Amino acid sequence: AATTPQRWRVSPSVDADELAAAFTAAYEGLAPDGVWRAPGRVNLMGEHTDYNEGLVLPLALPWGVSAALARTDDGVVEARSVQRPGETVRFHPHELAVTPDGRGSVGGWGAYVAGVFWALREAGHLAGPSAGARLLLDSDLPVGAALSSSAALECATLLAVVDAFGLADLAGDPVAMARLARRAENDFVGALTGIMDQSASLRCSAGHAFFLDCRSEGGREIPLALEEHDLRLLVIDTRVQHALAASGSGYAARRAECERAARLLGVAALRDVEDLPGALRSLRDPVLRGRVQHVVTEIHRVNATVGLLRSGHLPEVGRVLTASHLSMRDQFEISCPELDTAVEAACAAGARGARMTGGGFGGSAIALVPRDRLADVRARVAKAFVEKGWREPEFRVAVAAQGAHRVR
Ligand code: GAF
Repeated sequence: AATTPQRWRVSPSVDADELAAAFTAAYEGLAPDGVWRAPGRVNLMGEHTDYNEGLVLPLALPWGVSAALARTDDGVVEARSVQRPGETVRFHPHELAVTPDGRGSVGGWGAYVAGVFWALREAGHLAGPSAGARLLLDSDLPVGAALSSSAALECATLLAVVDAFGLADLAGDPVAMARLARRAENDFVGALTGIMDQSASLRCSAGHAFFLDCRSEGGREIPLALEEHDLRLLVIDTRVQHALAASGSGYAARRAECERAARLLGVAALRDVEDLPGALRSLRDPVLRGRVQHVVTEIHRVNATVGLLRSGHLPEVGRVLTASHLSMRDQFEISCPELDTAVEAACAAGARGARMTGGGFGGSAIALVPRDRLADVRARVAKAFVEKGWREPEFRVAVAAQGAHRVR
Protein backbone atom coordinates (compact mmCIF):
# COMPACT_ATOMS: atom_id res chain seq x y z
CA ALA A 1 0.00 0.00 0.00
CA ALA A 2 1.29 3.44 -0.83
CA THR A 3 0.39 6.75 0.76
CA THR A 4 -1.08 8.91 -1.95
CA PRO A 5 -0.14 12.57 -1.77
CA GLN A 6 -3.49 13.70 -3.07
CA ARG A 7 -6.96 12.38 -2.52
CA TRP A 8 -10.02 13.11 -4.53
CA ARG A 9 -11.43 16.33 -3.14
CA VAL A 10 -14.40 15.10 -1.18
CA SER A 11 -17.35 17.42 -0.56
CA PRO A 12 -17.91 18.23 3.13
CA SER A 13 -21.55 17.25 2.62
CA VAL A 14 -23.91 16.85 -0.30
CA ASP A 15 -27.15 18.78 -0.57
CA ALA A 16 -29.69 17.27 -2.98
CA ASP A 17 -31.13 20.62 -4.11
CA GLU A 18 -27.67 22.02 -4.76
CA LEU A 19 -26.72 18.92 -6.71
CA ALA A 20 -29.88 19.21 -8.81
CA ALA A 21 -29.07 22.88 -9.52
CA ALA A 22 -25.48 21.96 -10.43
CA PHE A 23 -26.85 19.29 -12.76
CA THR A 24 -29.03 21.82 -14.55
CA ALA A 25 -26.06 24.17 -14.91
CA ALA A 26 -23.83 21.35 -16.21
CA TYR A 27 -26.34 20.06 -18.75
CA GLU A 28 -27.60 23.30 -20.28
CA GLY A 29 -30.89 23.74 -18.53
CA LEU A 30 -31.88 20.07 -18.28
CA ALA A 31 -33.61 19.19 -15.00
CA PRO A 32 -32.75 15.86 -13.34
CA ASP A 33 -35.53 13.30 -12.85
CA GLY A 34 -34.37 13.00 -9.25
CA VAL A 35 -31.43 12.64 -6.88
CA TRP A 36 -30.47 9.32 -5.30
CA ARG A 37 -27.94 8.54 -2.62
CA ALA A 38 -26.06 5.39 -1.64
CA PRO A 39 -23.89 5.22 1.48
CA GLY A 40 -20.45 3.79 2.14
CA ARG A 41 -20.04 1.32 5.00
CA VAL A 42 -17.82 0.15 7.78
CA ASN A 43 -17.85 -3.50 8.62
CA LEU A 44 -18.22 -4.15 12.33
CA MET A 45 -17.18 -7.79 12.01
CA GLY A 46 -16.53 -10.44 9.36
CA GLU A 47 -13.63 -9.52 7.09
CA HIS A 48 -12.82 -11.55 3.98
CA THR A 49 -15.63 -13.88 4.93
CA ASP A 50 -18.10 -12.79 2.23
CA TYR A 51 -16.41 -14.53 -0.71
CA ASN A 52 -15.92 -17.56 1.54
CA GLU A 53 -19.73 -17.70 1.74
CA GLY A 54 -19.64 -16.75 5.41
CA LEU A 55 -21.16 -14.04 7.62
CA VAL A 56 -20.64 -10.28 7.77
CA LEU A 57 -21.96 -7.44 9.92
CA PRO A 58 -21.60 -4.05 8.20
CA LEU A 59 -23.39 -0.79 8.86
CA ALA A 60 -24.11 2.06 6.45
CA LEU A 61 -22.27 5.33 6.98
CA PRO A 62 -23.75 8.81 6.88
CA TRP A 63 -21.35 9.54 4.00
CA GLY A 64 -21.83 8.32 0.48
CA VAL A 65 -22.32 9.09 -3.18
CA SER A 66 -25.24 11.09 -4.57
CA ALA A 67 -26.39 10.86 -8.17
CA ALA A 68 -28.59 13.33 -10.01
CA LEU A 69 -29.90 11.68 -13.16
CA ALA A 70 -32.07 12.50 -16.14
CA ARG A 71 -33.21 9.73 -18.42
CA THR A 72 -32.79 10.37 -22.17
CA ASP A 73 -33.67 8.42 -25.30
CA ASP A 74 -30.63 9.32 -27.40
CA GLY A 75 -28.65 6.16 -26.61
CA VAL A 76 -25.86 8.15 -24.91
CA VAL A 77 -24.80 8.22 -21.27
CA GLU A 78 -22.80 11.19 -20.06
CA ALA A 79 -21.54 11.21 -16.49
CA ARG A 80 -19.77 13.99 -14.63
CA SER A 81 -18.52 14.21 -11.09
CA VAL A 82 -18.14 17.17 -8.76
CA GLN A 83 -14.90 15.47 -7.69
CA ARG A 84 -13.57 15.52 -11.27
CA PRO A 85 -14.37 18.96 -12.67
CA GLY A 86 -13.91 19.24 -16.43
CA GLU A 87 -14.13 15.49 -17.11
CA THR A 88 -17.03 13.88 -18.91
CA VAL A 89 -17.40 10.11 -19.24
CA ARG A 90 -19.38 9.28 -22.38
CA PHE A 91 -20.53 5.93 -23.70
CA HIS A 92 -23.32 4.16 -25.58
CA PRO A 93 -24.80 1.51 -23.26
CA HIS A 94 -25.49 -0.86 -26.16
CA GLU A 95 -21.82 -0.76 -27.21
CA LEU A 96 -20.37 -1.63 -23.79
CA ALA A 97 -18.35 -4.82 -23.77
CA VAL A 98 -15.91 -6.80 -21.69
CA THR A 99 -12.65 -7.71 -23.40
CA PRO A 100 -11.36 -11.31 -23.27
CA ASP A 101 -8.90 -10.32 -20.52
CA GLY A 102 -11.85 -9.38 -18.31
CA ARG A 103 -11.82 -5.58 -18.60
CA GLY A 104 -14.76 -3.38 -19.41
CA SER A 105 -14.57 -1.06 -22.40
CA VAL A 106 -14.67 2.05 -20.15
CA GLY A 107 -11.89 2.64 -17.61
CA GLY A 108 -11.20 4.97 -14.66
CA TRP A 109 -14.05 6.11 -12.42
CA GLY A 110 -16.42 5.88 -15.39
CA ALA A 111 -16.02 2.09 -15.26
CA TYR A 112 -18.23 1.93 -12.15
CA VAL A 113 -20.99 3.88 -13.91
CA ALA A 114 -20.62 2.04 -17.22
CA GLY A 115 -20.40 -1.29 -15.38
CA VAL A 116 -23.85 -0.71 -13.95
CA PHE A 117 -25.33 -0.04 -17.40
CA TRP A 118 -23.49 -3.07 -18.76
CA ALA A 119 -24.74 -5.35 -15.95
CA LEU A 120 -28.30 -4.07 -16.40
CA ARG A 121 -28.18 -4.89 -20.10
CA GLU A 122 -26.60 -8.29 -19.47
CA ALA A 123 -29.55 -9.02 -17.16
CA GLY A 124 -32.00 -8.09 -19.90
CA HIS A 125 -32.83 -4.54 -18.86
CA LEU A 126 -32.51 -1.38 -20.99
CA ALA A 127 -32.76 -3.41 -24.18
CA GLY A 128 -32.51 -1.56 -27.48
CA PRO A 129 -30.11 1.18 -28.50
CA SER A 130 -32.05 4.24 -27.30
CA ALA A 131 -31.64 4.14 -23.49
CA GLY A 132 -29.47 7.05 -22.39
CA ALA A 133 -28.92 9.28 -19.37
CA ARG A 134 -27.12 12.31 -18.00
CA LEU A 135 -25.60 11.99 -14.55
CA LEU A 136 -23.92 14.27 -12.07
CA LEU A 137 -22.27 12.60 -9.10
CA ASP A 138 -21.06 14.04 -5.84
CA SER A 139 -19.48 12.36 -2.84
CA ASP A 140 -18.66 13.06 0.78
CA LEU A 141 -16.99 9.67 1.15
CA PRO A 142 -13.21 9.40 0.81
CA VAL A 143 -11.96 7.18 -2.01
CA GLY A 144 -9.49 4.40 -1.22
CA ALA A 145 -10.21 4.58 2.52
CA ALA A 146 -11.80 1.10 2.61
CA LEU A 147 -15.19 2.69 3.25
CA SER A 148 -16.74 1.24 0.11
CA SER A 149 -16.73 4.22 -2.20
CA SER A 150 -16.85 1.88 -5.22
CA ALA A 151 -20.03 0.17 -4.07
CA ALA A 152 -21.57 3.54 -3.14
CA LEU A 153 -20.91 4.82 -6.66
CA GLU A 154 -22.33 1.67 -8.25
CA CYS A 155 -25.38 1.57 -6.02
CA ALA A 156 -26.22 5.28 -6.38
CA THR A 157 -26.02 4.90 -10.16
CA LEU A 158 -28.02 1.69 -10.15
CA LEU A 159 -30.81 2.96 -7.92
CA ALA A 160 -31.08 6.14 -10.01
CA VAL A 161 -31.39 4.13 -13.25
CA VAL A 162 -33.83 1.62 -11.76
CA ASP A 163 -36.12 4.41 -10.56
CA ALA A 164 -35.79 6.73 -13.53
CA PHE A 165 -36.38 3.93 -16.05
CA GLY A 166 -39.12 2.35 -13.95
CA LEU A 167 -37.45 -1.09 -13.88
CA ALA A 168 -40.24 -2.64 -11.86
CA ASP A 169 -38.75 -6.09 -11.29
CA LEU A 170 -35.62 -4.56 -9.70
CA ALA A 171 -37.22 -1.72 -7.75
CA GLY A 172 -37.95 -2.98 -4.25
CA ASP A 173 -35.60 -5.94 -4.68
CA PRO A 174 -32.34 -4.85 -3.04
CA VAL A 175 -31.00 -8.43 -3.13
CA ALA A 176 -31.21 -8.52 -6.92
CA MET A 177 -29.81 -5.00 -7.13
CA ALA A 178 -26.85 -5.92 -4.91
CA ARG A 179 -26.06 -8.88 -7.17
CA LEU A 180 -26.22 -6.66 -10.20
CA ALA A 181 -23.97 -3.98 -8.69
CA ARG A 182 -21.51 -6.67 -7.66
CA ARG A 183 -21.53 -8.02 -11.21
CA ALA A 184 -20.57 -4.54 -12.45
CA GLU A 185 -17.62 -4.50 -10.05
CA ASN A 186 -16.52 -8.12 -10.63
CA ASP A 187 -16.97 -8.46 -14.35
CA PHE A 188 -16.72 -4.93 -15.74
CA VAL A 189 -14.40 -3.08 -13.34
CA GLY A 190 -12.46 -6.29 -12.79
CA ALA A 191 -12.33 -6.35 -8.97
CA LEU A 192 -13.23 -9.82 -7.74
CA THR A 193 -14.93 -8.76 -4.52
CA GLY A 194 -17.66 -10.44 -2.50
CA ILE A 195 -21.25 -9.26 -1.99
CA MET A 196 -20.82 -7.38 1.31
CA ASP A 197 -20.30 -3.81 0.18
CA GLN A 198 -23.14 -3.61 -2.34
CA SER A 199 -25.47 -5.37 0.13
CA ALA A 200 -24.49 -2.93 2.89
CA SER A 201 -25.06 0.09 0.68
CA LEU A 202 -28.47 -1.13 -0.51
CA ARG A 203 -29.84 -3.09 2.45
CA CYS A 204 -28.70 -1.41 5.69
CA SER A 205 -31.07 0.60 7.82
CA ALA A 206 -30.51 3.49 10.22
CA GLY A 207 -29.56 2.60 13.78
CA HIS A 208 -28.74 -1.00 12.85
CA ALA A 209 -25.92 -3.22 11.74
CA PHE A 210 -26.83 -5.66 8.97
CA PHE A 211 -26.21 -9.34 9.71
CA LEU A 212 -25.79 -10.98 6.32
CA ASP A 213 -25.33 -14.60 5.42
CA CYS A 214 -23.38 -14.33 2.18
CA ARG A 215 -24.37 -17.82 1.05
CA SER A 216 -28.15 -17.60 1.40
CA GLU A 217 -28.13 -13.78 1.04
CA GLY A 218 -30.56 -13.69 3.95
CA GLY A 219 -30.08 -10.64 6.17
CA ARG A 220 -31.28 -9.31 9.52
CA GLU A 221 -31.16 -5.92 11.16
CA ILE A 222 -29.35 -5.88 14.48
CA PRO A 223 -29.92 -2.76 16.63
CA LEU A 224 -26.70 -0.90 17.40
CA ALA A 225 -27.37 0.91 20.67
CA LEU A 226 -24.31 3.17 20.73
CA GLU A 227 -26.03 6.10 22.46
CA GLU A 228 -27.56 3.89 25.12
CA HIS A 229 -24.08 2.76 26.17
CA ASP A 230 -22.49 6.17 25.76
CA LEU A 231 -20.23 4.72 23.11
CA ARG A 232 -19.02 6.17 19.83
CA LEU A 233 -17.85 4.42 16.71
CA LEU A 234 -14.73 6.26 15.60
CA VAL A 235 -13.50 5.82 12.04
CA ILE A 236 -9.76 6.37 11.73
CA ASP A 237 -8.75 6.84 8.10
CA THR A 238 -5.01 6.15 7.97
CA ARG A 239 -4.88 7.80 4.53
CA VAL A 240 -2.89 4.85 3.28
CA GLN A 241 -4.58 4.11 -0.01
CA HIS A 242 -5.84 0.62 -0.69
CA ALA A 243 -6.94 -0.82 -4.05
CA LEU A 244 -8.91 -3.96 -4.79
CA ALA A 245 -8.97 -4.21 -8.56
CA ALA A 246 -5.38 -4.97 -9.57
CA SER A 247 -4.91 -8.63 -10.37
CA GLY A 248 -1.64 -8.63 -8.43
CA SER A 249 -3.32 -7.03 -5.41
CA GLY A 250 -3.14 -8.53 -1.95
CA TYR A 251 -6.93 -8.81 -1.99
CA ALA A 252 -6.90 -11.01 -5.11
CA ALA A 253 -4.07 -13.09 -3.62
CA ARG A 254 -6.02 -13.71 -0.40
CA ARG A 255 -9.05 -14.75 -2.33
CA ALA A 256 -7.00 -17.20 -4.40
CA GLU A 257 -5.41 -18.64 -1.24
CA CYS A 258 -8.82 -19.20 0.34
CA GLU A 259 -10.05 -20.97 -2.78
CA ARG A 260 -6.95 -23.16 -2.82
CA ALA A 261 -7.38 -24.06 0.84
CA ALA A 262 -11.04 -24.94 0.27
CA ARG A 263 -10.07 -27.21 -2.63
CA LEU A 264 -7.40 -28.94 -0.53
CA LEU A 265 -9.87 -29.40 2.33
CA GLY A 266 -12.53 -30.75 0.00
CA VAL A 267 -15.16 -28.15 0.92
CA ALA A 268 -17.21 -25.91 -1.34
CA ALA A 269 -16.10 -22.83 0.62
CA LEU A 270 -14.17 -22.15 3.85
CA ARG A 271 -17.50 -21.50 5.49
CA ASP A 272 -18.00 -25.27 5.43
CA VAL A 273 -14.97 -26.09 7.59
CA GLU A 274 -16.49 -27.69 10.68
CA ASP A 275 -13.45 -29.19 12.39
CA LEU A 276 -10.93 -26.35 12.52
CA PRO A 277 -8.15 -28.20 14.39
CA GLY A 278 -8.49 -31.13 11.97
CA ALA A 279 -8.39 -28.81 8.96
CA LEU A 280 -5.30 -27.05 10.29
CA ARG A 281 -3.57 -30.41 10.87
CA SER A 282 -4.26 -31.55 7.35
CA LEU A 283 -2.85 -28.44 5.65
CA ARG A 284 0.90 -28.47 5.18
CA ASP A 285 1.34 -24.89 4.03
CA PRO A 286 1.54 -22.58 7.10
CA VAL A 287 0.30 -19.67 5.00
CA LEU A 288 -2.90 -21.51 4.10
CA ARG A 289 -3.31 -22.60 7.73
CA GLY A 290 -3.29 -18.95 8.77
CA ARG A 291 -5.84 -18.01 6.11
CA VAL A 292 -8.21 -20.81 7.14
CA GLN A 293 -7.83 -20.02 10.81
CA HIS A 294 -8.73 -16.39 10.20
CA VAL A 295 -11.78 -17.06 8.06
CA VAL A 296 -13.25 -19.75 10.31
CA THR A 297 -12.67 -17.85 13.57
CA GLU A 298 -13.84 -14.60 11.98
CA ILE A 299 -17.18 -16.21 11.13
CA HIS A 300 -17.43 -17.25 14.81
CA ARG A 301 -16.66 -13.67 15.80
CA VAL A 302 -19.56 -12.42 13.68
CA ASN A 303 -21.90 -14.77 15.53
CA ALA A 304 -20.37 -13.74 18.86
CA THR A 305 -20.81 -10.05 18.03
CA VAL A 306 -24.44 -10.54 17.03
CA GLY A 307 -25.01 -12.43 20.28
CA LEU A 308 -23.49 -9.62 22.34
CA LEU A 309 -25.50 -6.96 20.54
CA ARG A 310 -28.74 -8.87 20.93
CA SER A 311 -28.18 -9.43 24.63
CA GLY A 312 -27.36 -5.77 25.31
CA HIS A 313 -23.61 -6.22 25.77
CA LEU A 314 -22.33 -3.76 23.18
CA PRO A 315 -19.28 -2.67 25.24
CA GLU A 316 -18.01 -6.26 25.17
CA VAL A 317 -17.94 -6.19 21.40
CA GLY A 318 -14.73 -4.20 21.86
CA ARG A 319 -12.74 -7.29 22.82
CA VAL A 320 -14.02 -9.12 19.76
CA LEU A 321 -12.97 -6.21 17.54
CA THR A 322 -9.41 -6.35 18.82
CA ALA A 323 -9.26 -10.14 18.50
CA SER A 324 -10.40 -9.76 14.91
CA HIS A 325 -7.67 -7.23 14.24
CA LEU A 326 -4.98 -9.53 15.58
CA SER A 327 -6.30 -12.33 13.40
CA MET A 328 -6.11 -10.08 10.33
CA ARG A 329 -2.64 -8.88 11.30
CA ASP A 330 -1.11 -12.25 12.09
CA GLN A 331 -3.13 -14.95 10.32
CA PHE A 332 -4.60 -13.29 7.29
CA GLU A 333 -1.77 -10.73 6.95
CA ILE A 334 -3.77 -7.87 5.50
CA SER A 335 -2.94 -5.12 7.98
CA CYS A 336 -0.16 -2.53 7.70
CA PRO A 337 1.90 -0.57 10.27
CA GLU A 338 -0.45 2.43 10.14
CA LEU A 339 -3.54 0.30 10.87
CA ASP A 340 -1.75 -1.55 13.66
CA THR A 341 -0.62 1.72 15.20
CA ALA A 342 -4.13 3.16 15.00
CA VAL A 343 -5.57 0.10 16.76
CA GLU A 344 -2.86 -0.05 19.43
CA ALA A 345 -2.96 3.67 20.22
CA ALA A 346 -6.77 3.74 20.30
CA CYS A 347 -6.89 0.83 22.74
CA ALA A 348 -4.11 2.32 24.88
CA ALA A 349 -6.12 5.54 25.16
CA GLY A 350 -9.26 3.81 26.39
CA ALA A 351 -11.11 2.45 23.36
CA ARG A 352 -13.03 -0.73 24.25
CA GLY A 353 -11.51 -2.31 21.15
CA ALA A 354 -10.52 -1.56 17.58
CA ARG A 355 -9.88 -3.25 14.26
CA MET A 356 -9.09 -2.49 10.66
CA THR A 357 -12.18 -2.60 8.46
CA GLY A 358 -12.66 -3.56 4.81
CA GLY A 359 -10.25 -5.19 2.42
CA GLY A 360 -7.04 -4.23 4.24
CA PHE A 361 -3.55 -3.15 3.11
CA GLY A 362 -4.42 0.42 4.11
CA GLY A 363 -7.66 2.30 4.54
CA SER A 364 -9.50 2.72 7.81
CA ALA A 365 -9.75 1.29 11.30
CA ILE A 366 -12.78 1.50 13.57
CA ALA A 367 -12.67 1.91 17.34
CA LEU A 368 -15.43 1.52 19.90
CA VAL A 369 -14.84 4.43 22.25
CA PRO A 370 -16.56 5.63 25.44
CA ARG A 371 -17.81 9.15 24.71
CA ASP A 372 -15.62 10.71 27.39
CA ARG A 373 -12.51 9.10 25.89
CA LEU A 374 -13.05 10.29 22.35
CA ALA A 375 -10.73 13.29 22.53
CA ASP A 376 -8.00 11.22 24.23
CA VAL A 377 -8.21 8.49 21.63
CA ARG A 378 -7.98 10.92 18.75
CA ALA A 379 -5.06 12.75 20.34
CA ARG A 380 -3.17 9.55 21.15
CA VAL A 381 -3.60 8.10 17.66
CA ALA A 382 -2.62 11.39 16.00
CA LYS A 383 0.46 11.64 18.24
CA ALA A 384 1.53 8.09 17.46
CA PHE A 385 1.32 8.83 13.73
CA VAL A 386 3.29 12.06 14.01
CA GLU A 387 5.98 10.33 16.11
CA LYS A 388 6.43 7.79 13.34
CA GLY A 389 6.74 10.51 10.74
CA TRP A 390 3.36 9.77 9.13
CA ARG A 391 0.65 12.21 8.13
CA GLU A 392 -2.05 12.53 10.75
CA PRO A 393 -5.03 10.30 10.09
CA GLU A 394 -8.52 11.67 9.55
CA PHE A 395 -11.14 10.99 12.20
CA ARG A 396 -14.89 10.79 11.79
CA VAL A 397 -17.52 9.66 14.26
CA ALA A 398 -19.90 7.28 12.49
CA VAL A 399 -23.52 6.44 13.16
CA ALA A 400 -25.45 3.64 11.51
CA ALA A 401 -27.22 5.41 8.65
CA GLN A 402 -29.93 4.53 6.15
CA GLY A 403 -29.16 2.44 3.06
CA ALA A 404 -29.54 3.71 -0.51
CA HIS A 405 -32.64 5.80 -1.18
CA ARG A 406 -34.11 8.58 -3.26
CA VAL A 407 -33.46 12.00 -1.72
CA ARG A 408 -35.25 14.27 -4.21
C1 GAF B 1 -13.73 -5.40 0.25
C2 GAF B 1 -14.61 -6.23 -0.67
F1 GAF B 1 -15.19 -5.46 -1.61
C3 GAF B 1 -15.68 -7.00 0.10
O1 GAF B 1 -16.38 -7.84 -0.75
C4 GAF B 1 -15.06 -7.77 1.26
O2 GAF B 1 -14.42 -8.94 0.79
C5 GAF B 1 -14.10 -6.92 2.07
O3 GAF B 1 -13.15 -6.25 1.25
C6 GAF B 1 -13.34 -7.70 3.10
O4 GAF B 1 -14.20 -8.17 4.06
O5 GAF B 1 -14.46 -4.39 0.84
